[in-house]
Amino acid sequence: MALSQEITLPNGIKYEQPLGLFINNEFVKGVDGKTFETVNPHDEKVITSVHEATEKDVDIAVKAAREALDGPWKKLIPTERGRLLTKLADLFEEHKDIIAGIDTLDNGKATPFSKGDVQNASYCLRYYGGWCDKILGQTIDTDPNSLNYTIHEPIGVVGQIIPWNFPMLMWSWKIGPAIATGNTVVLKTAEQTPLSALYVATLIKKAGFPPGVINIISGLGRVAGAAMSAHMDIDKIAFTGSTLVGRQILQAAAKSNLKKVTLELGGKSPNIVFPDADLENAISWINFGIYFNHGQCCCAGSRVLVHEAIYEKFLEAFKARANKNKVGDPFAEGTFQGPQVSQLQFDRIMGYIEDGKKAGARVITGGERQGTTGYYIKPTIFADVTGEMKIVQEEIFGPVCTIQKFKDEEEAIKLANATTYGLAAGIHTKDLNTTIRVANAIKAGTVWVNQYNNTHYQTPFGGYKESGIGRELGQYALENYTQVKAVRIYLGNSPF
Ligand code: TXE
Repeated sequence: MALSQEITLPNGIKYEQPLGLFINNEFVKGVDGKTFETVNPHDEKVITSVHEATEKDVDIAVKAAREALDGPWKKLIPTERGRLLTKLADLFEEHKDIIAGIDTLDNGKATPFSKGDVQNASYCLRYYGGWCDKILGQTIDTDPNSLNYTIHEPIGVVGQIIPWNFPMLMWSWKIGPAIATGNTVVLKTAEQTPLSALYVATLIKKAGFPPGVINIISGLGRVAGAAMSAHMDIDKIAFTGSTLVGRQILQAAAKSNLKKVTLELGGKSPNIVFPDADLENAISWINFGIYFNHGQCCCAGSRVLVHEAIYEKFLEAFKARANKNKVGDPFAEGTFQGPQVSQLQFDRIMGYIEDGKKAGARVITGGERQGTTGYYIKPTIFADVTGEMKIVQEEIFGPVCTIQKFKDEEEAIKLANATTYGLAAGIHTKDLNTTIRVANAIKAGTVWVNQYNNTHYQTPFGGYKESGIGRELGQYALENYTQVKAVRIYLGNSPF
């Protein structure tokens, strides 16, 4: 199979799509000659096939990353690393329409949101470009005879495994801090959405990164992903995906070289509406909180908790708002919600919807697929749910939310925390004291107030409880990509 192919996007943009594995700044075929298909979720047709990395290719990519780490990358001064990241950010912006078009084709997200992802990915790279020459250690005064200082060194060769829900955003959240702190990278994309990262690989070379610093491979989780997690020469794995796979990665790390692991996993996040909230505003954010990206957000506000005094009024207004979301062709003007990413995800979500109905939850709107082709599901609201229902307990990762009633602040907090997850939460109220009390009491890595699903590359993101380990974004992410060396110098004569 060829290493590239001309593709014409439904919006008329024509471009050359790379299909190989990007190792040492070149596109190559996999050693075993394997390929896999990627499907357009809008029409269920195969877009193309890409070369697949197996264990041997992971070895080759890791070797390239190791040689780059010990060679040219180490010699580059931090400010030059910053220049490369900034240049890459510029190239993202220059190529925004193509990159966004690829994600709309491969992932199914509507054009404005694909463009938003690319813009935010660019900002994220630019932001971390600024950090490169500001990685500081400390001097520590222990006694008059000592000089102690710390150096924050790169961890080394970093393996990064990303999901399909935000192919470009997850790419930038991983690459930005890893490169800023001087690591080299082998990044595996999700098998559902390999195309945009391969296109972006051409920009890595164009930006001027030395060969081997950023290697991008397409591959299956159970093959290439598993090989990375168990690899003896990968020093760290940064993973975003399911809790199930997160556990497997931790186990593989424990069984191999005890590589450092950071995990950004699932969620079942509460979005709480107090009776004094500006209802129209709250509903707009709650709608965005669950239906943005077709519900395929780890931090989706999938459990809406509403005060009993406004419950029925809320249901009516939220139903009207959800029904206004335009669901359809992601390339069409005005589309808000495109198809789910794959047949597998579609089936999983429909399974949860059936389960909710059988368990006795009331369907307020949706509850069925839209059309007969493409993985489209109508925005769905379930009311009259109870805490033990599967649709309340488990991450659905689709356009489905549940509504629960609460009588007072204490009960809202109890319900909000009644999950094994702890990624995010939302609070809608005008009362400052309620905001602070509830934000303090909620066990989640992000609490949004009078907004939802509004991540920012400058603020940390990550999970409490089973939602993960470590933080991405902001200054906090830098800690996850560096190790601290303490140097202690003795200034006097030996007392022994
Ligand atoms: O995830 P997987 P899937 C959740 C969400 C979704 C469910 C399943 O609930 O419904 O997970 O989605 C790679 N070793 N999230 O099946 O399998 C895989 O190739 C190493 C939440 O897509 O976890 C891909 O690159 N890697 C989430 C990545 O892991 C492995 C985003 C994610 O795939 C592997 C996605 C293995 N054994 C799903 N198996 C979030 N936190 O945003 C798979 N992978």
